[in-house]
Amino acid sequence: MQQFLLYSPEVAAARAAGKAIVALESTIISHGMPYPQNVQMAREVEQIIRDAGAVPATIAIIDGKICIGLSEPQLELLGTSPDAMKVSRRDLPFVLAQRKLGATTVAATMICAELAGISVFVTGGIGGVHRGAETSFDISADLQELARTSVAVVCAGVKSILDIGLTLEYLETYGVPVVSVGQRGFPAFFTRESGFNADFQLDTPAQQAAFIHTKWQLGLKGGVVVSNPVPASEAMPKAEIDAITEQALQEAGAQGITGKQVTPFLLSRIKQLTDGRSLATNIALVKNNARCGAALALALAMHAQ
Ligand code: PSU
Ligand code: MN
Repeated sequence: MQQFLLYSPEVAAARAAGKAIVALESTIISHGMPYPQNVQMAREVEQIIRDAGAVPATIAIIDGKICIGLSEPQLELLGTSPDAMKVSRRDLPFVLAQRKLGATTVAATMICAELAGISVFVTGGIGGVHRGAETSFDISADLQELARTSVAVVCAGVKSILDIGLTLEYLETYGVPVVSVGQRGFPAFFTRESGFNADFQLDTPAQQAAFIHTKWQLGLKGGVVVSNPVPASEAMPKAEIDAITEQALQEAGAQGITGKQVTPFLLSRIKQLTDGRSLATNIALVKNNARCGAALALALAMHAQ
């Protein structure tokens, strides 16, 4: 399978030097945010990781290759191409074999990161169990991937467009630990608290790395959710985001939005309904996660030595 991997010069050099590498997804660029903020966010997040002493590897599928680390023009391509496919586990062989342009979700980015030997991945929010999943069966493939693929995923929790309680139940069933950073509560993406607790509070990168290393040393395959709350100064007012989320969910139902379109529709509608303020919060929390993920990758690299 290594034949499918193509490393950027920066990531290839980092691998050769044994440096800490942090994976980044590309669906957040193509389907999660509008242009040009998406590309700017991607660049700035990469720079935060470099400034912290690690090396960023944004992942996407281009010309029949799994690209680990993207050039400036490749980031721009993903940020501007309306035909970039949202690629999850089931879509990977299609987009590779058909040589299409593919933006990787959390699930697909985890698969590619593991193939590339990268054990820390930073994103904004993971997918989860959608509200009404008891009739729609809409449960993100991200959760199954967390159950089987050994990559730590740093995120700001899950959005309240999802059923957060059921998402945590699902993760528990599949043995995926949910760690929180700096607080007991599991964060809800735009806000710091969801009303649910994470399983384990581990505040320092060294504690998080020791936990993750121990899990994998035990042979317990699968991911770890490292949930890092949005900084208080950047969080959205809970009442406002709750009301807007309800409205966006109702509109999605009324318009018959289903399948992989659901999450991008809700993200873009919430941005419109908040006059772009949700986008500013979204960007701030990804940057905050980049700092957390870079520190974690450096701490995990110490265990590898
Ligand atoms: N949640 C966000 N922003 C995102 C996504 C989720 O707050 O951009 C993206 C991620 O790529 C995630 C995907 O893996 O949506 C989940 O999509 P689905 O719910 O269709 O599995
Ligand atoms: Mn879905």
